[in-house]
Order: sequence, then structure tokens, then C-alpha cells
Amino acid sequence: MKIGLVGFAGSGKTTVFNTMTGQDVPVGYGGEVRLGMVRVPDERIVRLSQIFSPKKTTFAEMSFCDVPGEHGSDKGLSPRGLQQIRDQEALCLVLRDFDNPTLEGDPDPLEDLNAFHTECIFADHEIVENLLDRARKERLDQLETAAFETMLSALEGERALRSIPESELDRKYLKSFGLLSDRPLLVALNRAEERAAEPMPEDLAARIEELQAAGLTLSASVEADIASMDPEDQAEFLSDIGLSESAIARFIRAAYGLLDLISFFTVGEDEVRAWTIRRGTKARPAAGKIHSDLERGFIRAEVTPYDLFMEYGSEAAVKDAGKFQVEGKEYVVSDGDIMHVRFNV
Ligand SMILES: Nc1nc2c(ncn2[C@@H]2O[C@H](COP(=O)(O)OP(=O)(O)OP(=O)(O)O)[C@@H](O)[C@H]2O)c(=O)[nH]1
Ligand SMILES: [Mg+2]
Repeated sequence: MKIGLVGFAGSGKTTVFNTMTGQDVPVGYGGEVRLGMVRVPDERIVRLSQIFSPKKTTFAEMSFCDVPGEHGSDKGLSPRGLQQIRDQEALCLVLRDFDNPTLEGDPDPLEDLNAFHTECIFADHEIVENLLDRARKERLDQLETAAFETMLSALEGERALRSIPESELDRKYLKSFGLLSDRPLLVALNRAEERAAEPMPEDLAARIEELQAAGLTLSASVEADIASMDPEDQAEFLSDIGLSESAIARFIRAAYGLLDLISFFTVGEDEVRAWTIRRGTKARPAAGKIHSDLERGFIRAEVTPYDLFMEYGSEAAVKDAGKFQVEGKEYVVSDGDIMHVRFNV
């Protein structure tokens, strides 16, 4: 599962990527696509680790790709650029809202968002038109043909495919065509330092909502500075500039949610650990994330939701209060569940 940092040249993608991954990719000019693992910040893991003092603490991770922008082109994407974006499962569009001396003109994030959206619509339109042509010629399944028609009419109205409700479009017909406007989209407005804490402008926020995307603001250069500080200095610095936590932490968590990912936890003296699953995953395949034996020999899962654990202070206290959950394989795991899997192989 990977998330692509995408956007036009010089918008700050590599600066964001370096800050998240601790890599040191040169900034300021395109380059190649880079892949990096990013730890998902989670206060709950920090607290659990303080309680259990385990030998090892493991956070959830996700992979990000830094997709270079195209230099010298007029806000267009080349076939190669488009292909690099298609390879990503979800998209984080980084919009420039700071003066970049190497680029002409003032920043215009709303225009950039619209330009990116239009590129995605054009690219999808070409694909869907061909699909529909073929479907009609070859007299494919009527439902499939109708799905392509629904998609084409949305695209002709310049609407993103992701904004078509589930009830009007069965997404099984979209699989494997590399359509861009159906990808989950997070829009990050990358601000100049002095405006890091300002809210998102209303027109931009409205457009993001219209596109059924998520949005947030950050300042990549501020984030890069924060990442290089000691933890105590970080907190003080953040409160000085009017922020409660680093924007990059919010950004990573938003990206995690974009892929519909949640975490469950295992705890003990050896390790406190977050495990990543898709929302809706049942106990048995979730156990399989830990080890295939746990999935194969699954008997039951003993579950304590994180909030309940914190309220009572220990699993034993939760048990004494009669709130301990014993769940079978059909149980749908929730975000923040602390699980012990009983198994037999
Ligand atoms: N003032 C300011 N400068 C920034 C910010 N973010 C990035 N920059 C600068 O903008 C320039 C481009 O940043 P990059 O991170 O290389 O941008 P990019 O999106 O990766 O660019 P390409 O890969 O060429 O498309 C660099 O000189 C950065 O230092 C920011 O938040 N504020
Ligand atoms: Mg770059």
C-alpha cells in the first residue's frame, strides 16, 4: 500500500518526503521516484509503551512515494508523469503556497488544484471512452456498459469518479484500469513559514470538499526544522507558532485514514506494537497479520478497547469489571483494540 506525493514542480514534495522518512533526497529539482517507509505517529502506542515498558516498541508504518514534478512544462503531465501517478494507491497532492524563487509567478494553489484535477479528468476520460467503445462493439455485459456510461458522463461534467456515490456505480468495474480521479485524494497546502498556522482559505476548502478530497495545511520547511529538534524543544516551538502538534503527524495520520487503514495493538513485556489492517477486517485475518499460525489455529481473541484499558488501567481491572470481550473469528476488529489471540496449531 503506497501513497504518492504528487504535484507540480517545486511545490515541496521532496521536503515533505525527507521530513517524514528521514531520508536526504536532494530538493529543488525533480529527480527519480523515491520510496520510503514512514512511521505512523500514535499517542496510544506511546502511552501503552510507558505502561508496559516493553523491550521493543513498534509503530505502524506505511510507504510513501516521492513523485517528482515536471519541470519546464506548463502545468501539464507527461505520459511518464501520469504513469508514475497511476502506480500510487492514494494521492497526496502538495500545493505550493510560498514564493519559490526558481519558479515564475506568484503561488496560486486553487489554480494548481484545478489544473491537477483537469489533468486527471482528461486522462480518465480517454481511458473510459475507449472502454465504452469496446464494450459497445463487443456487446459486453449491460451492467458493465452502463457503468462506463455513468463514468463517462461524470467525467464530461468534469466530476471526479470518486464523487460518484456507491449506489450509482459498482466499483468492481473500475479495477485495474489505472483511473486517477477515483483514487482517494489528500490535498496538502504547503505554506510559507510565517503563515504556517493560518487556516485554509475558504474557496480552496470548498473546492477540496467538492472534489470529495481531504485537506490540510502545513509548512514543509517548518516541519523540516521541527523534525531536527529535540522532543522538548519541539513542543515549545509548536506552541510558540500556535500549533498543538506537528502538521506532518496529522498529515501522516490523514494519509493512513485515506487508505481506510486502522491499527490494533498487541501488548506485553516483550513488545508493544501497532498492527495495520483495513477497516472492516475480521479477527481471524487480523490475527494472521501477527503470524500465519495465529490465523490457521485461531480459537478466539480477547479484546480490550484502548479507551477502556486506559479507563481501568489494566486488562485485569477490565476483566474484574466484567467488560472483557471474548470474540470469535467473525468479530470485526476496531481501531485501538488491544488483542490477545488464543490459537492452537
Ligand atoms: N519557503 C518555503 N520553501 C519551501 C517550502 N517547502 C519547500 N520549499 C523550498 O522549495 C524548493 C522546492 O522544494 P522541493 O521539496 O524540492 O519541491 P518538489 O515538489 O520536490 O519539487 P520537484 O521534485 O522538483 O517537483 C526547495 O528549495 C525547498 O527548500 C516551504 O514550506 N516554505
Ligand atoms: Mg522533488
